[in-house]
Amino acid sequence: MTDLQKARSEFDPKLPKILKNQLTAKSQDVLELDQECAAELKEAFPHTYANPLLNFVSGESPSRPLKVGAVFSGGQAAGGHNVLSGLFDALKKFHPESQLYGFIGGPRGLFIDSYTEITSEILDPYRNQGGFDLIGSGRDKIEKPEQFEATAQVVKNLGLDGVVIIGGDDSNTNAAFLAEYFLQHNIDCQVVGVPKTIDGDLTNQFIEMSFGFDSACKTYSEIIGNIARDALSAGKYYFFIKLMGRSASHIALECALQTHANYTLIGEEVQKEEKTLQEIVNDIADLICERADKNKNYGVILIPEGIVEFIPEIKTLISELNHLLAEKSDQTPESIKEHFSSHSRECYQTLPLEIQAQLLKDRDPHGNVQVSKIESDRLLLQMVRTELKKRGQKYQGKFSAQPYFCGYEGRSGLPSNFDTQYCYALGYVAALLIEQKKTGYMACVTHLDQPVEEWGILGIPLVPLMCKEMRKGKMKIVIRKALVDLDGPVFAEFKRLRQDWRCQDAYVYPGPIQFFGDAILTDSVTETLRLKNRKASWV
Ligand code: FBP
Repeated sequence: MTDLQKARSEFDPKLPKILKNQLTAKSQDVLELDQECAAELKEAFPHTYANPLLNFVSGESPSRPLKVGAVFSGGQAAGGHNVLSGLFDALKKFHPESQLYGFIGGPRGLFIDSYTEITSEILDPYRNQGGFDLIGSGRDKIEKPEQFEATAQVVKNLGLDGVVIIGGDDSNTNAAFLAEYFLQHNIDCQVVGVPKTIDGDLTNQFIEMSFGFDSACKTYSEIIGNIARDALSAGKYYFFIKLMGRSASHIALECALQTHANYTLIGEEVQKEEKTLQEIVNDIADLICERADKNKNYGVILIPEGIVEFIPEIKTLISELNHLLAEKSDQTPESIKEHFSSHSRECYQTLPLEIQAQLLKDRDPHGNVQVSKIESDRLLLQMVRTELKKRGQKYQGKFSAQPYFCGYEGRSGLPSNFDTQYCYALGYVAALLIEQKKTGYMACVTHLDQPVEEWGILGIPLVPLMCKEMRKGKMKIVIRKALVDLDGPVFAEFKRLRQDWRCQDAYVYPGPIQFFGDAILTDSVTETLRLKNRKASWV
């Protein structure tokens, strides 16, 4: 371990005041189901659709030892190991003989019976560290009847009181189905989800932010700030920076607010304004011409990795492709393109060959296009270069550009103090829900822009978070993905400021995540959280 890692492992996460008490869950309102699929939700979740919202009040001390299994599902997000630490410490506090098991390699570990007991000797070196490597993660779903049966058998054999699924929207959807399955089959095991994903798209009126978003945005913003300073110093490159984050543009929006890059694309806005790929290219070329007129042949452009899914003609192409891949699963992706409509064929043919190949690549097990593999930074860079050449005399500048991908490095670094403490509290709440025999819930920590001591906690029923969305070419019941709210306070702030950032070089340089020292440096929250909560009713 490096000295920094050692110092981090000794860090003692603060706990919200409320979690220092003995607590009992208290039912609140039953939340409304999505109007468009309420009947289907009731049919699919007869035992859990009416689960009420839960808050917690002082109660009796728990007296029995609990056995709980935890699983990481999907992509890494900084802070995951602290969900395990919070769970472990809470379970041991409830009863010293409680046990925590970790399923290996993601949800697959549950149905293939692969697990390890997490003892304090095993866990301690992972406290406050990045990654998911203590037990690993995976993108498998528990979906086939035999996988549900196998999972049930594993749970019975181990005598588990609860399973905690630490995952994003699709993984928490899986948690809801597992909870329902256990109830239908009289298996006394609670299933609880924890909101994880750097993408920031697992939020709603209760979940203020998913864990990992804070650390990822701070990591990317440090890099973008450094790149901006290099651009400004050398004055010779445009940097086209693609940012991880799947469909939603939350990460790009947050990094724009943290660094004041010259131009940031927001997928949701592109969709609303129905901008074609060529219109986007024209916008960027206009910016470059404007800056060239001021003798500035450098700059920073941020591109959310999911941008292609919002450009109308590519969106139609992807949706056609998804349908065809689902319907004609016996055909190769190469032969599938023969079935394109004329409109999609035309769009496909205008794309560079590498992008064509990237679009045909396999979907992930949840049916999502693997947008991190689509080089939209290179696509835009090439098209902008062509557009500038076309402009001839109207463009007097010198265009030299570099693509850059801010991706995997944002998911597994040392978690920020925010994610360290948020995850620890989430683990505690998950343990509490299981101890209170609540199933089909997501652990929730609230008031996240306040000091940790003031954070609140809730249990959020999973079914009311669901709606119908397209997956693998079919409409499926899933937890709603939260896209950037174009009427919300975060986008409004970006819109207010972005004009100034185009030509002024108003870059800011956030520097690395700070772990020790002044609270102003160590305890900062993202602009997204700060602006959203400033508008929230409790402030
Ligand atoms: P989750 O939704 O599972 O948290 O995934 C986050 C993410 O990092 C996305 O931002 C990215 O598009 C994707 O995972 C990359 O997936 P993979 O790790 O399979 O390449």
